[in-house]
Amino acid sequence: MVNLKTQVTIIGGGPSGLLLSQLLMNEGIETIVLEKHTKCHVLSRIRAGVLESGTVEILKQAGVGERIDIDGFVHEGTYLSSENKGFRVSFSETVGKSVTIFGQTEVTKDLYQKQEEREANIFFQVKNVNIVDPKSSKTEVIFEDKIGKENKVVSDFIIGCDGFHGVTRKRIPLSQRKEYERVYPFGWLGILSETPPVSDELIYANTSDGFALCSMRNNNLSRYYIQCDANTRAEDYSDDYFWKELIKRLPENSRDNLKTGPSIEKSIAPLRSFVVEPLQYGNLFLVGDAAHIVPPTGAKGLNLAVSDVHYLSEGLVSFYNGEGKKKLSDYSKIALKRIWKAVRFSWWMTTMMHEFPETKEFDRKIKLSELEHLAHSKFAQAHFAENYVGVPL
Ligand code: RFL
Ligand code: PHB
Repeated sequence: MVNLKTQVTIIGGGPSGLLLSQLLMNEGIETIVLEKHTKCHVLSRIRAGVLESGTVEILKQAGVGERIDIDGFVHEGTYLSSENKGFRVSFSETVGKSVTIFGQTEVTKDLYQKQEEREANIFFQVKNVNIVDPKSSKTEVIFEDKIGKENKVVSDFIIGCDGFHGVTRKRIPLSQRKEYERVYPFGWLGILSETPPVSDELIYANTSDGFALCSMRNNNLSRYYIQCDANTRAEDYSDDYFWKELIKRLPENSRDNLKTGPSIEKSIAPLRSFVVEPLQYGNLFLVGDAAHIVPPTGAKGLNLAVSDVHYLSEGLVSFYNGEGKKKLSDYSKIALKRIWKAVRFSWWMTTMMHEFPETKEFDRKIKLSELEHLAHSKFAQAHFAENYVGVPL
């Protein structure tokens, strides 16, 4: 057994875990990060693309803002489309804010680079991570490293940044946690293609055939999604089928701009809303997807993970500055307030923009009326924009 000691043990080396480690190390707090996969695997996952301005600020504070400034695209609005008729919601005119298009993969790459520059303690390909007693004042985590050797880390705190399928949430006894969940009866089939984006801003579209989203990574890399049956596999769909379905769902005035090409990545994401409460059990804290999942329609998952990290890092810094545990014990309550706002917005947008299998004609009429309202009411647009750009931290 190899014995290790640190101040904060972070389980999961995705964006939450790396950002937390970086923010803490910037304040002179020691961390160890345990990641199940290789760095290459973590960086191969194509996920989020939209950063709220608050997220960009926190990333800059962590020292990873340079490339966002150079390569990110600032969007001051987005298009929505109902039955092939598009309309624009301006974020700058309604709420005076914007979002930045910059891929999660790139954020994670920059975080890894900064962590490596600081010689962070990151263990990849760890197995059998076991939290001994989260209530103990010196917590222990036992794990197998990549060569199969058993290690024990003793630390003050354990932070669960290990995503929805991780182990940390389940370490909170069932009697001490409550889970809230909604699973949606559809998924998103997403592709990445080396083609210019169809539009200068994102397009969220609803038709009776289902939802479609046109997003981008750069001037020659597009990210598109269509609503699909959740019980299917990406291999079930040809590129040809994808482009035909996408074009059917686009606003009429965008169709001629669509440049199709071979997909370089294709995957299916299930859609779910999930929250566990509370986010603390003894000296174990949950952050990001380990604690909550939102359907990607509102582009909130990564942004919420970053706001959780921000609140928790403040609590940990306050503790190590000798101010006690007050801020830390407020973490769950404060973070959950913002989490539920994003859960509500993501649920609302998902419900409005997708076709549900059992939809009655009445429900379709309500959806169309809601989109019509959004197309013409400045107040409705301000409500949408306020949430989309991110409520204040
Ligand atoms: P992650 O990214 O899942 O990272 C968790 C890490 O923990 C590791 N792990 C373990 N490590 C050690 N021991 C164990 N037992 C472990 N179990 C797991 C995993 O290998 C992994 O490296 O969680 P994190 O860091 O909390 O980050 C959350 C975000 O990844 C997620 O919320 C977003 O990607 C969600 N999301 C979006 N969010 C946005 O803000 N804007 C978007 O535009 C957006 N689009 C999306 C999305 C998610 C999508 N999918 C695939 C669900 C689009 C899609 C399609
Ligand atoms: C993406 O670019 O992958 C993306 C953008 C907006 C969303 C979800 C995903 O709402």
